[in-house]
Parts: sequence; structure tokens; C-alpha cells
Amino acid sequence: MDSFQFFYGYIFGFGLHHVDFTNPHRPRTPKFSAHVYYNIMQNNGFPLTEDEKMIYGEFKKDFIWSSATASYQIEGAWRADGKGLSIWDQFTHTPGKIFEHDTGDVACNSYNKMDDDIAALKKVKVSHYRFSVSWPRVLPDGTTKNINQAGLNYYQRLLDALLAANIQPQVTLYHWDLPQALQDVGGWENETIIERFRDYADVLFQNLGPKVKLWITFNEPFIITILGHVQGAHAPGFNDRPDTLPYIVSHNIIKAHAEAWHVYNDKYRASQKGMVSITVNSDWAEPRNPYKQEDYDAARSLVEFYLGWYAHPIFNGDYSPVVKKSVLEQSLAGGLTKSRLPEFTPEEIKRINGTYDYFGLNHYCSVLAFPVDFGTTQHFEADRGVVVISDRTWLESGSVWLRMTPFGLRRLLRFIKNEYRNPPIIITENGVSENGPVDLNDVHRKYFYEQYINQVLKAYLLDGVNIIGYTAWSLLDNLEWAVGYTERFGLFYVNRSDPDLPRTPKASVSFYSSIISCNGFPDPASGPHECWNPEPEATKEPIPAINDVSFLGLKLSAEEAATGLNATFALLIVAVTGAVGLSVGLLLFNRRSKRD
Ligand code: GBH
Repeated sequence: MDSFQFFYGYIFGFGLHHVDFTNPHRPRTPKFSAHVYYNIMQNNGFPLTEDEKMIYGEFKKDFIWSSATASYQIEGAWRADGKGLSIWDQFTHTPGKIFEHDTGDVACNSYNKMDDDIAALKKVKVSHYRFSVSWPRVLPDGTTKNINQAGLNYYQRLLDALLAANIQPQVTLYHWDLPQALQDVGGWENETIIERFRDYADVLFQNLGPKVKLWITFNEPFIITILGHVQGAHAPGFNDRPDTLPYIVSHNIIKAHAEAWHVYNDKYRASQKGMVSITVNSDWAEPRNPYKQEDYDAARSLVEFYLGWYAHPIFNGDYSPVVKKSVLEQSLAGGLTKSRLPEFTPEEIKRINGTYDYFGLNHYCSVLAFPVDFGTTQHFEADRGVVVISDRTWLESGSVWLRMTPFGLRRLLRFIKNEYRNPPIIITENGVSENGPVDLNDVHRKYFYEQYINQVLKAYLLDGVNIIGYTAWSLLDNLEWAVGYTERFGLFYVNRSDPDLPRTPKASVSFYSSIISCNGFPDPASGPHECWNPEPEATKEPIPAINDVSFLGLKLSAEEAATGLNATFALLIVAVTGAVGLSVGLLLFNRRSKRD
């Protein structure tokens, strides 16, 4: 318990119990650590929780194993062969929008390096490849008045190369690069975009459809809406009407999706026999305080506003009751006479409902939610009324927003099963980043894929979720939107200081590839299994020189510091400065062992 600490008196409390020294009775209250310690004793150690335990088994036969990219993030060739400009060309060339002024002008130069990309896919042994079509590459001004044959040819060649490699294409129509010409007339805010998108979809179905069985209309309508039209962190960069714009934009996107689905259904399904759907993204949310009903409601609201916003009209019909109620109440609170959420007519509800052939899901992480009352503020955030934080024990990644939370994926999959009547689900993105120095031995990514994919297996085998595919984001390190090339999600490292932009596999490639070959996780107890064959470590890149270490005014290179006398050196500084010195000594020692 907290007690007298000699020189420090009562200011430091070392106790498992808090003692109130202002109270003559000196009451003791257990701290959180007391509960933690109690559990350690009860368990006589640290057994894995149910969430953490691996299970073994296989996915469905003919499971879709894929990896994904998007046109603006990899293609480059931003003005080649008649391509029109997109809102991302415009946005990245606007000063102050992108970290270090990075652009997609060259990106991974995939427009000219198709063979390298196919070789990479073959190495991973995926059955599918998810890529997106650049709308302005095919229709430079966004309309069908002018079809750019050179652009179509590029995608034709890509499809042929994939099929020749026995890799099935999964094609996204819209991964955020809207033709600038359409933005100039209002973009997603102008409802004529619905027709434009339908016509664009028609061109792709007609020209590429004979070679494509899997289509995705929109990638992440939530991000298009919120980052593009509320926060302004993504193109087109609007943040001036957070009360109305998100609802107008989303309304048009949902209708555009439905029209594209109907075109396929009416004109192409019979001959092409493919599947068309939308990919929504969502975090999973847990209550910040598991003892508070309000926090459960906030967690629910977060997910309803994330994927429910789009999935409810498409899978169940009309906007979700939670979304309708929240926007209406906040609108009325702000003195309006009706909701800022537009209404679908009964005919529209019918036309949109059921426009799916599977459920496309992008998922990265979970958050902890709690409610916040924003008063009468007229803003999307206030309508949702939720704020989120992370649990600080969740492992970090190369992106601040992404903490490793494998358990959340299984819960989200169960949510989708229960909410939308057990549709077939394809995970169309899931992955993790790193930033900073290059290390091809990406243990964090192996861990991420192992843990997340194992949760997907649990959802399938234990919860009966109808999961038919999984897609790793991303095949290549690429332009990570507003943060440029700093956050690297690739299975392959792309060396940007080499003008040839070579792709080098990270260690996670052979690991993911093993999961694919085994179609899941074989039980090591019944092994060894031929399919399970991850390479022990990636090809070693020479590690960039370690910076000089400055300590107590001494300039030491790590090499010098480490040579000969790790122990002595560490001890020496320990003698001088105590604990701080010890950690520096250990740091240098660690670096040395890593280099060995
Ligand atoms: C997906 O978006 C995208 O489909 C894909 O293109 C992208 O590369 C990938 O995930 C990784 O981000 O910096 O705090 O403003 C997922 C949604 C959009 C979440 C960008 C993070 C930036 C948050 N992501 N967002 S912040």
C-alpha cells in the first residue's frame, strides 16, 4: 500500500492500494494494478485470452486470396497517352496539401512497370489482384464524349497479363481519382454525377467486362465524404459546409453505386456472370468504459455512421434508423425545421435496396468510443456525437491512426453477418504500415497478418460468417495520400531513391504466401506441412548507416561505441549517470546485435 517514502514523504505512492492520508481512518482503495496483480496470481502467469488464442483450420474451398493497389497510388504517368487530370493531380500539386510535396506524378510507375507488378503478385501466389481504374485515363473529361483508347488499352493489357499468370482481376471503378473536369461542375455534390458514373461504369463493363468477374463500384464512400468534403484532408479538399455537404455527397454516391449495379444487372450479368458490389470501410468500436451504457451506444453509433450509412440503404433499404434519428435531432436542436439528411423516395429506396452481390469490407483497426454532446453545433461530428480514443496498450504501427487490434475484425464480421442477413463477405483491404528506416524483416507485418487473418478464420469456423475472400493492402509501398510516401503499407518495398523504382519483397511476402498455400493455418501439432514454408528472413538490404550518437558531449559512432566493450561501456555510463546511461548502453548493444 502507499506508505512513507523517507525523503519524499507521501508524494510517491508505490502501493497496490491507495491510502488516503488526509483521512484519519487511512482507508485503502485497490488501484487498477491490484486487480491486474490479483489476476496474475490467480492464473499463475499469463495465459492467452480467448481472443489471443490461435485456431487452426482452413478457409472455404476457392477462397479469394488477393492483394490490392489503387490507380493514383501506383500508376504515375499522370499525363501520358491522353490521360485527363484528376482531383488528386490537382490536390497534390496544391502547395501545403501533401507531406513533403509528394505527388503521384510517377508513384510506382506501374503504368510502365506492369511486368514487375505481375512478378510480385506471382511471388505472393495470390489468386486475385485488386486494382482500380483511373477514370480520367479512360474518360479524360469524365464523360463518354471522348473515350481514350490508349487508356483502355493499358487496362486491357493488364487484364491479359493477369489472366496469363492465372490471377483473377478484382476491379475498382472509383478509388478517389475523379476527373477534374467533373469536379469543375460540382463533383459529387452535383447530382448529374450519378449519370456520369453510370456511363463510365457502362464503358468499363462493356470493354473490360469479358475478362472481369469481380467489380467494386466505390472504394470507401465514408472516406470520400469525410476526408474529402468535411475535413478537407483529401481531394477535393472541402471543409466549409460540414453540416450539409457530407449528406449530399453520400446521397449521390449511394445512388451512383445503385445505377452502376443496375447497368451491370440489366446489360452484362447474363453474359459476363460476374459480381458487382461496393466496398465500405469501418473501424470496430468498443465502449471506452465497459460499465457505461452510453459508451455502448456511442460505439454502436460510430459503426452505424461508418459502414451503416452506406450498407443500410444497399443491404437493408433506406438509411439506418440510428443515422436518421441522430441527424434529425441535431438539426432540430440547431433550430432547423427538418433533418439535414436527405430522404430517399419510396421508389429510390426500392431501386437501391439489394444492389449488391457480396459485402466488400475494408478494415484496419478498432477504437474506444464515448459520447460527447456538441450542443447545437451543426456539423457531421455533432450529429454522430461520438469521440474516440485508443487503448494505449494496443501495438502501434507506422500510422498514428492504426493500432493493431485483431479482435475487432472478428467482431465487425459478426456485426455484418447479423445486421445484413449473412451476406458473402470479401475483405477488400486489410494491412499495416511502417515508417522510418527500411527494414525488410517486417516482423510487425507478419504478426499483423497472422493475427488478423486468424480472427477471420475464427469468424468463419466458429461464428459461421460467410467469408469468401481476403485482400492484403498493399502489394507495394505507394503514395499514402496526404502523408505521401512516408507510411509504407507494401508487401514489397519500393526503393524511391533508385530511378528504376525496384520492388523488393519484405519478409511478410513468404509468410502471407504460406497462409495462401495452406488456405489457412495448419496445426503445427500435426505437421510439418508442405504448404507452410515461410522463408526464415527476407533478403538483407544493407542497413543504412546508423547516425552518430551524441552523449554527454561525446560524439560516438554506434560502431565505436559498440566495438569491444559493450559491457564495459554500458557499465561506465551506468556509473556516471545511472538508469539513463543504462538504457543508452542497452540501445547501442541492441543495435550491434541486430547488425550481427
Ligand atoms: C484505405 O483507407 C484506402 O483505401 C487506401 O487507399 C489506403 O492507402 C489505405 O487504406 C491505408 O490508409 O492521417 O489521421 O488524417 C483507409 C482509410 C484514410 C484511414 C486515410 C486513415 C488518414 C487519417 N484511411 N486516413 S489521418
